[in-house]
Amino acid sequence: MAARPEIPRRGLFIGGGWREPTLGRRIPVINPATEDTIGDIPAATAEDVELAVAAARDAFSRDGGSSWSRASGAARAKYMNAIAAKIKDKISFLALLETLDSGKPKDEAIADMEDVAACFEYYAGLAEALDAKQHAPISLPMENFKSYVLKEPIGVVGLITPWNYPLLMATWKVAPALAAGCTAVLKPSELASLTCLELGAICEEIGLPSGVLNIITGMGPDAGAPIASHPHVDKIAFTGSTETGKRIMTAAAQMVKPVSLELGGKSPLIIFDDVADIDKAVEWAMFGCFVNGGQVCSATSRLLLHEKIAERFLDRLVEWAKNIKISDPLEEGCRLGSVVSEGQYEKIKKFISTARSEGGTILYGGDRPKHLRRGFFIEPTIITDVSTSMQIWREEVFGPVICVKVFRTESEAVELANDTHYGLAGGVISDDLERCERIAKVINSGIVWINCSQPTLVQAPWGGNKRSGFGRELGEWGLENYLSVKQVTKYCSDEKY
Ligand code: TXE
Repeated sequence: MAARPEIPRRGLFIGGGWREPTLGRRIPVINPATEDTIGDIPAATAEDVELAVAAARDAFSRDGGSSWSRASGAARAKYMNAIAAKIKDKISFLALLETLDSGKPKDEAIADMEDVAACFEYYAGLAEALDAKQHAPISLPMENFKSYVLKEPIGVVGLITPWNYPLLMATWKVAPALAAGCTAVLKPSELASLTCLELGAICEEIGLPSGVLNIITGMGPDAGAPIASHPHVDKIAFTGSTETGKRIMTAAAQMVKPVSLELGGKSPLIIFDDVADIDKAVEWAMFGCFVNGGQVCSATSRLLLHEKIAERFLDRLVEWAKNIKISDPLEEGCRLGSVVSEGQYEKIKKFISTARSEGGTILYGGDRPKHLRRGFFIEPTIITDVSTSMQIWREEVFGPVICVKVFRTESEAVELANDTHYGLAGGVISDDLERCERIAKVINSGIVWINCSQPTLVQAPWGGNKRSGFGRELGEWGLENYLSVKQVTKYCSDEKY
């Protein structure tokens, strides 16, 4: 097993330096795999948010040519590439911290950190490319006017992020925001903030201009809500629960402040009977719902099986579930770690018992694994005999729990797939590619996977429909989230343009 690192004791990262929270409070950090307290993080309040927003405002528009918003994209890209390089240098340490804080398997944490570095590099590239996109002419039908477009950073942005991929979800927002020329106040989840605080240390080490990125840890209502309602925060980007998303949207509405929301999901994965390689399909179904302990907004947690293969498929699925290695996430070969917290553990257990009492059959799992006495572990859980009125069909569990329904026809499969208030992702597995493309068009979600589940590409747009939120992260769409478009029009009938 990997050695346990010292957990750095950090303050809040404001204006390029560290400070204790104004009220002096801290929140314990608990390793969910052992239930041990391993450190603490600052508990910020509105007073600290005030300081962070002031630092970000100053960095956005400070005089003397050193403002982040007026620097060229190429200049910003240099800092972002330096951040990516530092992340690569510290990859083992950061991954260990992420595992200790969140309970995710060590190998998954390493993959996350690789994605973090790649995301900073990708947006560094887009920052550079932004310089050449300025002054793009607009074609007009008249001679005496000329128009062009300036793409400008929106301003100071508030970035409120969750615990399931702590540093990666923060990076999906920080990297495009910085690339666009925005300055930011980041508020990670109180359940897993350690790696985000290390990002502050990295910014300090590479000499990121003070105030460009400020990191405030603390509870949602104390440290997150004041960011959402702050009059000098120009935009909010949020990933988290639908309930908190609604609160943030309500607060932002008072200031007519733009928001982008990436909320929960209850994504379907449809498997047809024409699949020749059933083991591969089972593998995708397992990965789609049990990666990161199922704590994935896009988890394909509703499995739709064609009646002709349902029995055979479920036999294999149970076989796979039995063979998953559940252990301390630092152990070699661990595939399922603990869930993030006691609260999340209790919530998942309650979902399972409600499913049972509503008539569902727990085909496999449903409990804490017998060989693990401590830590918030739950077996991979497969639930059948599910009806569309059951809670397990309708609500996001955010744990290693998959519910299964059988269908007979393609149109029934599509109807079941769309039978949800959410609309983040969906998948279809079939050897008939025409059918897959047909279904991709009619699934009401922001993302559709064909013959796979969960690949996440920094170049491709990410976000949902319906109650999964709006706005798109990643790719060029992610950058546009932080840019405002200005039309400049010049009257030039009497002069040469
Ligand atoms: O989420 P919250 P929680 C879902 C998942 C999970 C449930 C609850 O189903 O079981 O949400 O998780 C901050 N103003 N997802 O309670 O509350 C909070 O501090 C401003 C899906 O952790 O939404 C954290 O930084 N901010 C999701 C962030 O919001 C507030 C990932 C997310 O926390 C706030 C996580 C407030 N009033 C959970 N209250 C996904 N889409 O991936 C809280 N916060």
